[in-house]
Amino acid sequence: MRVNSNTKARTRAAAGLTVAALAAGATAGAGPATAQPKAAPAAAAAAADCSAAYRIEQKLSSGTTWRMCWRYDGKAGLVLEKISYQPKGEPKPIRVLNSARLGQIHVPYDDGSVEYDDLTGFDFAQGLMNLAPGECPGGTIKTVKVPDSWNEDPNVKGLCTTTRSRGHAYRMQGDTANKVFQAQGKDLLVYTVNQVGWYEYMTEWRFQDDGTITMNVGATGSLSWDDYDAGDGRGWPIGKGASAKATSHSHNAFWRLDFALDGSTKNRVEQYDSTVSAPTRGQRAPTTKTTRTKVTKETAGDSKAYRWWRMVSATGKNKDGHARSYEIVPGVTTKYPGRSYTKRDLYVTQYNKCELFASHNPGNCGPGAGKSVDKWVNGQTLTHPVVWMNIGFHHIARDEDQQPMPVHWQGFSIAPRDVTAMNPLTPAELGWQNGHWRPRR
Ligand SMILES: [Cu+2]
Repeated sequence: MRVNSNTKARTRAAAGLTVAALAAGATAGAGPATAQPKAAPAAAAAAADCSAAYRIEQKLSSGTTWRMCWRYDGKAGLVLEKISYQPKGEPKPIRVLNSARLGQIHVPYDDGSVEYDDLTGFDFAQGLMNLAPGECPGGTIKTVKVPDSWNEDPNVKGLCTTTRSRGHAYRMQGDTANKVFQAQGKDLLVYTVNQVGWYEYMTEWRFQDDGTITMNVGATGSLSWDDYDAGDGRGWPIGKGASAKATSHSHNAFWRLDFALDGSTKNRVEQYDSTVSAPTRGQRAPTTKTTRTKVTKETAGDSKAYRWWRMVSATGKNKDGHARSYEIVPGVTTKYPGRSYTKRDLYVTQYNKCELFASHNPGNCGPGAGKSVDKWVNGQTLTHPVVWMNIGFHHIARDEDQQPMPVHWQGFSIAPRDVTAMNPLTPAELGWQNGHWRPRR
C-alpha cells in the first residue's frame, strides 16, 4: 500500500491523499490483465543508444519514424533522450533533442496561503500511477521502476506509448483530373500520469509524422477539498449557494529542452520580430518587416505577437542547402508575475548538468549560483543552449470541475523549419513542386 513518506508534503491535503492512494491502489489491483509489451523491432538495434527496455521506436503509417530512449528520474519523472526524427526519404535519423523533460510545476494559491513546487518538493515522480490497458488504446504500457518508491514493489505499469490520428495533415486540389491530394496525420504519443495530492498530472509528448513535437501537461483528478476557504475575489463558489469557495490558483509548468540538432549541441539561437507599418505614399497596403536577432548570450524572453524563436543546427542542412532548425511555438499562457522564475516566458541558459529544475533546484551549482532558472541567465556565451519554456494556467474552479475534474491542458510545440526540403509527407507525384514551380501542361 502506498503511503506518503514525505511528512512535510501538502499537510493540508495529507488525509485526503491517503484515501486517494488507497482507492487508486485498490483499483489497480482489481483491474484486468495488463497489456503485453510488444517485441522490440529487430532493426532498432543498429541505431540504438539504449537497451530494448528503454527504447521507443515507432514507424508511423505515413512513413515517418521516431526514435528515442526513456528513463525515469526520481524528481522529474519521465525523461526522453536522444530523440530523432526520420521522415520517409531521409537516409538516416535526424537527431532533434538530447533530452526533453519537465523542469517544474509550480502551484501558488491565490490567497497566499500556500505554494507548491510539485516536482522537487511534493513527490511528483513517486506518484506515478498504474495505467489500465484501456488508458493506452492500441499501445503498449511499459513498466517503470520508480526511484525512492513508496511501495514495496517499485514497479509501476505507468508509461504508455501509442499512436493516434490527428485529422488532416494536408489537402490540396490537383490541377488535373479532379485529383485530390490528402493525408490523415498520425502521431506517436508517449505519456505518464502522476498523482500529486488531489491532482493527477498527465505528462504527454506528441511526436507528429510531420516532425512537430507537442508537449502538454494536463491536470485532472480532483480539486483540493481542503482549499474551500477563499475570500472574495480569490475563489469561486462550488456546490449549492455560495458558502464554499474553491480557492483559485495557478499551475506554472516548465519544460527543459536540450537540443542536439543533427547530433550537435552547438545550436544557434535566433529571435524573430515583425513590425507592421501603415501604408506610405505609393503603397496600397500596410507593410510588414521581419528582423532577426542573433541570441549569443544567455537570455530571458517574453512571448508576444509577431515574435518567435528558433534553434539552428550547427552542422546540418536540408537538400535545398538551408540550415536545419526547429522553431519554438509558444502555447497559450497566463504568466504568473509572483516569483522571479515565473516572470518570463522563455529562458535560454548555457548547458550545466547541475541546472535541472526551474525553481527549487536541488543541486548545488556552485557558490552564488542560485536555485532557479532566472538566476542562471547571467551573461554566459551560448555554445550549448538549453531552452526553458514557462507556460502558466490560472485555474478558477467551476462547477464542472467536479467530479472528476475534466483535464485542463497547457503546453507548447516545437516545429521543424527547413529540416527537410519539402513537406515530409509530400506524395511522390508532387515531389517536383519545390521552389518557384510552374504548373506542367
Ligand atoms: Cu487547478
